[in-house]
Amino acid sequence: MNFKSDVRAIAGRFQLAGEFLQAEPFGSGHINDTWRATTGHGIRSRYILQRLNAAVFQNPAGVMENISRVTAHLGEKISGAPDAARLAPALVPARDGKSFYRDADGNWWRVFPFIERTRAVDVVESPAQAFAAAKAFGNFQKLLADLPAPRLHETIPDFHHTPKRFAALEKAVAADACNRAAPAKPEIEFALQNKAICRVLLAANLPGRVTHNDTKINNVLLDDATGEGVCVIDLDTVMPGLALYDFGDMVRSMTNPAAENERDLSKVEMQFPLFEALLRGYLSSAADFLTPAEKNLLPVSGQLIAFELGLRFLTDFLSGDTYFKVTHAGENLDRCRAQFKLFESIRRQESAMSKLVAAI
Ligand code: ADP
Ligand code: GN1
Ligand code: MG
Repeated sequence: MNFKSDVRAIAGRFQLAGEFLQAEPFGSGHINDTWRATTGHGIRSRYILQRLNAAVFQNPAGVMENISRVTAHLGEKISGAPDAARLAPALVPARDGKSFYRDADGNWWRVFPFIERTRAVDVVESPAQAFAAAKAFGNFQKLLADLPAPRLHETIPDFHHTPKRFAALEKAVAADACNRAAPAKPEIEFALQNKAICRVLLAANLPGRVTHNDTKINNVLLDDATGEGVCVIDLDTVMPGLALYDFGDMVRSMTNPAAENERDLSKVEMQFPLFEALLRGYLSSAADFLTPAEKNLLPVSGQLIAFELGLRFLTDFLSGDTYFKVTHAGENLDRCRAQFKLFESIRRQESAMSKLVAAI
């Protein structure tokens, strides 16, 4: 879809400072359509303008209500801190005061301030960066621990319910709607052989928490000058979950120096120094609220989420790439292969990871 000509008109529906100047597609998220917009003459302001992916989020009103509540809560907790507006950015309201604007075609749009002097990286660059990102996500969980009732909406039901992700794969294999099961035969077999991991967290009866659920490294903004985590973004999946979904997703996203769609699998490995930095960063925020059962399962959580994401990429490949954005037809299969390779790499290092967790 091409919204280029509409972006100016959409921007005009929000309470932006100054006249619209320009907007360009921005970032490398796999789900929403994102632009960076600039307004004003002399003093310029920049914004993130997003079209919510309503095929993925079937209750957009629920998503926006969650984000409004979460950002308000974070804003209260951080109020008074120097730089509070960068640390806990609030939605920019539409002209009618709502948190979103719906266009004539029913699309849902929202605007955030563009957080200046930060960057999001797609691939981890150093242990210090893994520490900073994990500290920010741990702090995010900590700040949301006392979010007042009611429970947040489950914006994607069973998002991290790995057995259901497995069942979805089996269904896609049986349907083979795009005749792609043949090229994916080794990956389908790999998934079947490793099914047992699916229940590892569900079986442990862990405490429910408010979690982010999409803690990949480009969902945290890092300060240009200090490298510190400034704020967590991409709040569409903030909902009830397990702390270890977030930690596991960080392990799979922040300990592997290769791109998510890397085809040279020799580059895809969990690097232990990155894991150690990530663990220390996360615990610097989360150590005081994690239970012993959660701590014991930190090492296995990365395996689980790498496997689960591999299942999701494979399912999407077999179903014709309807969920994750792709640039070419085989990309989801490449992504699946990389996650399965990473899963094996994390599994091989499990005992060393457990020793480290026990020692900290
Ligand atoms: P998606 O759900 O598609 O991943 P995100 O909300 O993560 O969408 O946004 C995509 C990218 O846009 C992010 O990875 C980041 O690079 C950038 N981004 C999003 N919000 C902001 C913001 N408030 N300030 C600066 N950059 C942002
Ligand atoms: C998606 O939205 P984005 O690009 O930050 C996905 C995550 C995956 C990730 C893999 C809502 O994250 O679950 O882990 O891609 N988000 C959703 O890169 O499905
Ligand atoms: Mg994102």
